[in-house]
Amino acid sequence: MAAVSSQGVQPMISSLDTTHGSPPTETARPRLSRQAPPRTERVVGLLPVLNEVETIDSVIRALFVSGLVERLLVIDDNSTDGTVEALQAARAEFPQLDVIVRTTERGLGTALLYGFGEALRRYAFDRLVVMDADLSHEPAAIPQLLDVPADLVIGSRYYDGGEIQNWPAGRRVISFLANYSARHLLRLPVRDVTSGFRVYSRRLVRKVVAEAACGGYEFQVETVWLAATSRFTVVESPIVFVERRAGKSKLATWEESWKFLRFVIDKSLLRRWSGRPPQVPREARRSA
Ligand SMILES: Nc1nc2c(ncn2[C@@H]2O[C@H](COP(=O)(O)OP(=O)(O)O)[C@@H](O)[C@H]2O)c(=O)[nH]1
Ligand SMILES: [Mg+2]
Repeated sequence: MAAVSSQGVQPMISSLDTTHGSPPTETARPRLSRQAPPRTERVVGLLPVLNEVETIDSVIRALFVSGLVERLLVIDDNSTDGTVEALQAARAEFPQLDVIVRTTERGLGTALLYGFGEALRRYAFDRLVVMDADLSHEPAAIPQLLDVPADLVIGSRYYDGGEIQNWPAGRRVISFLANYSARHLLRLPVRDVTSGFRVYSRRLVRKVVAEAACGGYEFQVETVWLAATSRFTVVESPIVFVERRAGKSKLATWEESWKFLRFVIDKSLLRRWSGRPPQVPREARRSA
């Protein structure tokens, strides 16, 4: 991919300057956590963003004001709703914020993969917190996820104590089917394989950058697959997921669901037909 550039000809990927931008609209406010206790680990955040103008400022503010992450990298896929301008305004206020606007590529998987590579290159982090930018993931839950010493901590809606608020029946069914197929066809030891609220260790981020290939929503199951089949520690920790109150879901589409299912079917056939099917642990531990 092209190097990040802020000047000259229209780059494939552009970083933002900090000189202008209109103030973001604020329609939603997260609960701010108490000031996070000092950590010895270096924690960096990664936000994939596409058209989240109503919430992006609140999420960034919650992460920095409560000291939840040292640095934050936003990967925006050329949002057209004012998110880019909101990010410019946030950059002027928070120097620990880095923003990359990709102009020629789109997709949750490619955005996350690109963000993983950039995070490795830019920051000396120990743990990488990844979350959605629509306030479905409560920033105040981050310390609880970081308390779990694992290569992959999944903020889980389906583990005991986890919850989903305000989801229509259709979304519950799709999510159930996705997770059921991943758990049973791939024998992944995880109940919430589609959750985007996660903490990755640096060594797992390296592994994902070296081996992941999926460009869309199915990236979420691919990363769990890579971790579990390579014997990285995977742990679920319960979270409360609140359906977005603003903006639109980009992932609740037939196309993304189909790509997800195709990944699961491909890998499950591989498990059956290959001489040495990847072994996965029977059950991921749950955090205390
Ligand atoms: N960079 C980037 N971010 C995306 C893309 N699709 C979704 N996102 C972001 O990924 C997160 C989850 O997406 P969302 O539409 O809320 O999915 P849902 O929660 O499953 O309905 C949000 O922060 C989105 O803005 C994409 O193609 N590129
Ligand atoms: Mg969402």
